[in-house]
Formats: sequence, C-alpha cells, structure tokens
Amino acid sequence: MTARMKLHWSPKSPYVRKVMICAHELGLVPRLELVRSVAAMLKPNPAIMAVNPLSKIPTLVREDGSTLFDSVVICEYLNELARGPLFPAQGEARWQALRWHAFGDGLLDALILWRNERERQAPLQPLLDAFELKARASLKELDEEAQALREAPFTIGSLTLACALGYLDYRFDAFGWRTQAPRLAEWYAEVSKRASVQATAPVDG
Ligand SMILES: N[C@@H](CCC(=O)N[C@@H](CS)C(=O)NCC(=O)O)C(=O)O
Repeated sequence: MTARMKLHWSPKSPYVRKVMICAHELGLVPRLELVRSVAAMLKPNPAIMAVNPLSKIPTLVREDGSTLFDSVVICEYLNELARGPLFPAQGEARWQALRWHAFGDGLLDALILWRNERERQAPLQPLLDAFELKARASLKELDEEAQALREAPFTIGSLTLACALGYLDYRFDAFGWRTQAPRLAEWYAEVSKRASVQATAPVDG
C-alpha cells in the first residue's frame, strides 16, 4: 500500500475544512491519514509543534516527512498533485479566486478573534464592536458580489468563502447572517449542495 500523507485535522476547524473540501473535490481523500489534533491558542500542542512550530492546524506531513502549512499552501499543493481546477493559473480568474480566498480567510481570522474575545471573562467591548462592524461590512460587500460568485467556477476563493459562512452558522448562529446577506445566502445554499461541502460540515467532537 502506498504511504499516505498525514493531515493534522479537526472536524471543527474552518481552515482544515478548506483542505478537506479540496481533497474531496480532487479525489485525494484516500491519500490522507487524518490525525485528530487539538490546536488551541492558549495551549500549544507538542504533537503539532513537532512538525509545525506555530502549533496550528491544518498541517500536512508528506510521505517523505516534510511538512506543509498553512491551509492555502496545502490546498494549492493538493490541487497541483491532482492537476485540479481550484487555482486558476492566470488572468482575471486567478485574481478573482485569490481575492475571494483572502476575503474568506480574513473574515475567518476576524471571526475567530471575535469568538475568543467574546468568551473571555471580561471581553473588551470596543474589540467586540470592531469585529462585528467588519463582519457586517464583509457580508454587505459579499452580498453585492453574489451574482459574480454564482457565475464563477468553484475555486479556492469560493470554497474559502463557503467555509467562512459555514463557520458563521456553526459559531455565530444568533448573528443571523442570512438576513444581512440574502443573495449571498442563495449562493451558499447552492454551493452547500456539493458533496465536498456536505461531507465536511463542522461537527463537535
Ligand atoms: N492561517 C492559518 C490559520 C490556521 C489556524 O489558525 N487554525 C486554528 C484552528 S481553527 C489553530 O490552529 N489555532 C491554534 C493557534 O492559533 O495556536 C491557516 O490558514 O491554516
């Protein structure tokens, strides 16, 4: 049997989900051994640090023992392995995909910091307000881009935005993002029908 690559993985992490959506889309799931790994900002995990000093997931350990991180690097590597379509090679399609990727990742970064702050004993209200302002502004902008998203191919950009919206459902249920961005919600409902998106929905445990 061919050696498999080890992916430090959790079913809750939206960044890991990006990698898993790519793996499903590209038919590479059988090449991955998923290693359940707990990554918490306040508790660096020695098992992850042995291969990634930043103690973050996803981290990929390739068959030759070399490692790749972070999520977008792993996604692009998988896409290259499979000669996939998830990273358009050039032109406007590339910039659009990379911009949506940056948008989705940036939104995720803000949401995770927002959640961390919200769960502290004495959260700083100005920080909470700033994260909420950015999340609302992002949803407003993405709602305006919903038609372009609908017309674009499924790429690293669209799948990362889907992960960010999935994370809003998972951790920010009361935020009611769909009322703020109804056209984006329609796009998300379509994208959520993909087998790769369904197979990777976040779960506790
Ligand atoms: N930019 C990184 C972010 C990864 C990340 O922050 N993952 C979280 C889990 S959702 C993590 O490992 N947190 C642990 C930490 O920040 O120490 C990526 O895209 O892979």
